[in-house]
Amino acid sequence: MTDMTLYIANKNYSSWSLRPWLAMKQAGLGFREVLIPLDLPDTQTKIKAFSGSGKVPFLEHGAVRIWESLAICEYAAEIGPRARLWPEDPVVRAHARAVATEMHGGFAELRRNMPMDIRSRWPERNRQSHCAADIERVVALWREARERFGKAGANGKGDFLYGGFTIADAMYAPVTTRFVTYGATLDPASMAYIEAVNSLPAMREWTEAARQEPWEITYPVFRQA
Ligand SMILES: N[C@@H](CCC(=O)N[C@@H](CS)C(=O)NCC(=O)O)C(=O)O
Repeated sequence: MTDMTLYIANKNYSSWSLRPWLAMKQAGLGFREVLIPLDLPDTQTKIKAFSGSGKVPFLEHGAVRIWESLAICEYAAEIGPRARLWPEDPVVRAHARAVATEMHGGFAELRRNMPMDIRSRWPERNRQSHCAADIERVVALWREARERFGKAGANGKGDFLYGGFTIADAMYAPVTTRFVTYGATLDPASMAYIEAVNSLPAMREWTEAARQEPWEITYPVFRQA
């Protein structure tokens, strides 16, 4: 029995929850999950009972308490070092950290215009043109990582940004699902990367659970439509 509990929100909608959940799964860490549905009258009361920030994801591991998705991913990398969630080479690792951090702190337009709705297909809600600069930057980062490090297998063999799966891939996993949901048209290399991420057994498990969820949320960006 594990003494790790990851608090998350709706698998269909909570992109921040998906990131550490996926990293922890990829690292082979056993954990219990507790899901707090978003957008309900008691959501904040429930989350604030354990998380001072009023947000999930949130990890409890014995006496350890960690909030913020990227900090939880970092912890997973430290307690599961064999998974190589960060590349060993400091140069490659620094690049992967920059790529992951840019996602954590940025791409607001992409997140606002193409919110995660992993089980749905909304080509008619495609707002690619409203966040074109963000998408261009995401695709450029993917291309650079793949060309410089991924293809050479800097973090082992694989079709991910640095070859084998890293936290950088976990950070962009929700973005890959958004491109699928809204039927974005991207270059072939980006499409291949999206396919690689979404073919992971853990991604399939998360998506299947999202399909079973009863909650429906309409994002502000679509409310007037
Ligand atoms: N910077 C935080 C963002 C976390 C966040 O915004 N979580 C959302 C769910 S995706 C949340 O908990 N919202 C609480 C609410 O809407 O009541 C992280 O990286 O973990």
